[in-house]
Amino acid sequence: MNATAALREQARQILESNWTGRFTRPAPRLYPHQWSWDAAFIALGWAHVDQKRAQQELRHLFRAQWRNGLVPHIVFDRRARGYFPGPQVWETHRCPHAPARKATSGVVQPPLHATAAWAIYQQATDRSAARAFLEELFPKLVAWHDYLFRERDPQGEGLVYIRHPWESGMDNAPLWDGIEQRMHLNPSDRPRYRRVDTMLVAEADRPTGAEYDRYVYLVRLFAEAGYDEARIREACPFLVQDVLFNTLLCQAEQDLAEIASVLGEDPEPFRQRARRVAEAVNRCLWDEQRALYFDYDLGVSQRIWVRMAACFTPLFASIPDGLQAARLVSHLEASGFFNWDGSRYSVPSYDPNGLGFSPVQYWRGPVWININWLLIEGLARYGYTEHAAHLCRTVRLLVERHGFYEYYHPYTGEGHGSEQFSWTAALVLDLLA
Ligand code: 2M8
Repeated sequence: MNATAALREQARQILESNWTGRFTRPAPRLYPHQWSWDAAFIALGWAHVDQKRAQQELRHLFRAQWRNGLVPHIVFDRRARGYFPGPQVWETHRCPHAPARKATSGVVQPPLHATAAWAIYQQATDRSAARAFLEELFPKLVAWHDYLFRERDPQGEGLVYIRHPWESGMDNAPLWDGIEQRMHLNPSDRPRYRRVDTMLVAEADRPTGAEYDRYVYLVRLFAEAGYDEARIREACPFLVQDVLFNTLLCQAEQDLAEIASVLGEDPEPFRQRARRVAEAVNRCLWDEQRALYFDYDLGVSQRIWVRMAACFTPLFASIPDGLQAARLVSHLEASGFFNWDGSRYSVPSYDPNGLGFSPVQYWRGPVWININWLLIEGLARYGYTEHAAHLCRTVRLLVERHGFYEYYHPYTGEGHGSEQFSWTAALVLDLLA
């Protein structure tokens, strides 16, 4: 077996060992339930080695979809223990839309699912099974996107908002520092709870106690509002139009249009929505002077001037024009995000020169393979094949030298967070295919 085949086999084995028989855990102990955007990344990996499991991954997630279309960020596995916050904190039974027989969270994650479903179909060896799968998933994907546009873009601007840091997928990113500082919790507002994550991985790799207080405070606010989106909108101190979330929605709409075409449905409404999101991302989130996309804080009607690797991801959904893309790529090279010489592993999740950068603390600096994957795809789309190949080599070096970790120290390459991490394995399978 050559080195590439051996690496792919290792990756496949990680997915196999995290497979529960119904879905794939993101990690063996730290994340014992199913997560929404993990499921999409994981399905992209399974698609290369086991079409049935790829399909099953998304089917399992969408079986827990709420009646209003919301796809929860966690589907709890009743057999698994040891994760905080569990169903009793979420209390989703307070919402008439939540499924009665499934325990879920009540927030969402970036909508990569139509993209994963379309990739499964394109790679399928059993085309008729893949078509049946698309037929089954199509109305659910439509309901999911409809929910986002209806409930998260009430002004019809073309951009949807997130209402919890967990919805971004980048929980403790410096993006949220300003909002979290504004959320003064009185001692009586401070929730009482016990974390499990810091017992499983190094405490220094995880969000702080103050961050968790705010995460849990927001969850309680949602539960007490009965998950009524209009009430939440009124009361929630965290409402953000996020670059990465809207980018993935834009691409997902493009992929939903492809799925519609295969099924003989009209693709045009989805194409139109994709164009509307792309226009809004360029109109509201692009900064001409800094040549970068920035999040927008609806709470104070201001840009969030924080440079994350995610700010470059609109490349993934073909949102920038050629000139904007060229400026983004120069920015990537001129900043501390991308380097050719190998003195550092590209691309750290957060600006290495930014305030509060940490090479080990979760979404405040370490290299994440999913963000690299989005950038690789995006760079290749615009013809920056050398840049894309360089990032592919980096991903390969990281897993070969250090294993399949949740995230990596950008200077030493050392793995942090959980080992045997599913989306790292899945995306390596995709990149080495
Ligand atoms: C991390 O988030 C969860 C909460 O959703 C956690 O820390 O407990 C994030 O990295 C998120 O993006 C990811 O989906 C999840 C599972 O891998 O873990």
